[in-house]
Amino acid sequence: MSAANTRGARDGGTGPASVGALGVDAGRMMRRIEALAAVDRRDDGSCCRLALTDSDRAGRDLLVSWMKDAGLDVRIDPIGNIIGLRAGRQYGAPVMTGSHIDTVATGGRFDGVLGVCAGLEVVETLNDAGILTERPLALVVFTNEEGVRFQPDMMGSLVFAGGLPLEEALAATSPEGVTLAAELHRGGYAGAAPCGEPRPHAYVELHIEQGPVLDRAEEVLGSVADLQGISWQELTIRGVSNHAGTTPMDLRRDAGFCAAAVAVFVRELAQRMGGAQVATVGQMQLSPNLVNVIAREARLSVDLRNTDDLRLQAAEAELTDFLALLALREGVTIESRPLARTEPVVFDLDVLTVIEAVAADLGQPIRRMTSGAGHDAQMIARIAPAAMIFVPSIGGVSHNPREDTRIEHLEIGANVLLHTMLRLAAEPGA
Ligand code: HGY
Ligand code: MN
Ligand code: MN
Repeated sequence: MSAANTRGARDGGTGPASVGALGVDAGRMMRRIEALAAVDRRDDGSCCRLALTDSDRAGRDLLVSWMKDAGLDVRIDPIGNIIGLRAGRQYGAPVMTGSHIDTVATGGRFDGVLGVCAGLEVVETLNDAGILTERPLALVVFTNEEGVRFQPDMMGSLVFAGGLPLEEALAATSPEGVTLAAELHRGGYAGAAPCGEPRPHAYVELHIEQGPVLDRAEEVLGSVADLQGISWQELTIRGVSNHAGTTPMDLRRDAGFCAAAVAVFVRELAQRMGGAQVATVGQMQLSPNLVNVIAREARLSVDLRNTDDLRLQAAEAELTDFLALLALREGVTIESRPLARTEPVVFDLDVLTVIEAVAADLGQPIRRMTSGAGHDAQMIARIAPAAMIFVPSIGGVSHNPREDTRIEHLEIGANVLLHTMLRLAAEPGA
């Protein structure tokens, strides 16, 4: 237990004196982050807990045991969201925090996990200090934030917010042909708790920035004011496979060439549009995928993002026009399947103001910024005032085993989360 907590524990009060001195136990939080990272860790150091795989379930089981040990009333909803409740003096809407623990296949230790472990550390710190908040608190672990195995991404929080019908989400099918519903049942996380409850009084999520802004500026804290729109689609390009040596160039219907042309086009499109526009082709599979055979088929993903939805729509329209011309010119067919589409989100100014006031009280400068990544907070913002706290990613690296953040920055971020939640939990109202 860190020194700050013993001060709180002595008087057990919730007055400013004892609360102000309250601080998290960063060592305890870090041990939990490392324990989750160790679950089925890959040889290259990657965390690979794709949604609802056995690895994800092992991480979930570990987390649920910690949440119960911390005295949380843990319930699972039908999309597998894990909701831990801590009673308050009142029965009003809780102050909620959380994030995700599913990862991409080449994940780091902190993406999502920091927000969950920091939320748990807030609970432990209040327990140690004997502090009972006016409002209840809720810690939520959302299912399938990454959207790697099942689309769309931020699925659990989108269902929680009523933005995606539960049945549609349960029917999502992985590349290996299993449904999300089957995986929830297989892993024992097809819960019965009411979907979308409890509706929070406010939601705050601590997350690593996953970009270079704070690290380059040598700053420690960000208050996230908005988050860009995301457009994911899968393209299937069908041409004709033929001999790579004998087929004249003007007779080729080369799906591999077309896939590469799309990757070049979206890069040039983003550069030409400038501003917040970003684009990438992250997945590309060719078949028959042989050195001396012209590719018959190409499947690829396109990820377009922008903070301005009209600009994002313009980028989508330009890509559609390019694909039509490419298909005509190259004699191939191109089908597009939408995978995810979220609009840009502006977070709640009141919650942002509390975050920034807490940072000021802790003597920490804080930069108001935009998130380039999608987060569960953007979905919860549909049903409650929501905002985020960022801490730096060293070198701006994420979705990569080299993802790293200094422990003193993690501690500052968790303390801002702690005191932000305490202030929000003291707010009157229903
Ligand atoms: O893709 C994203 O921005 C998030 O990591 N799911
Ligand atoms: Mn994340
Ligand atoms: Mn991520």
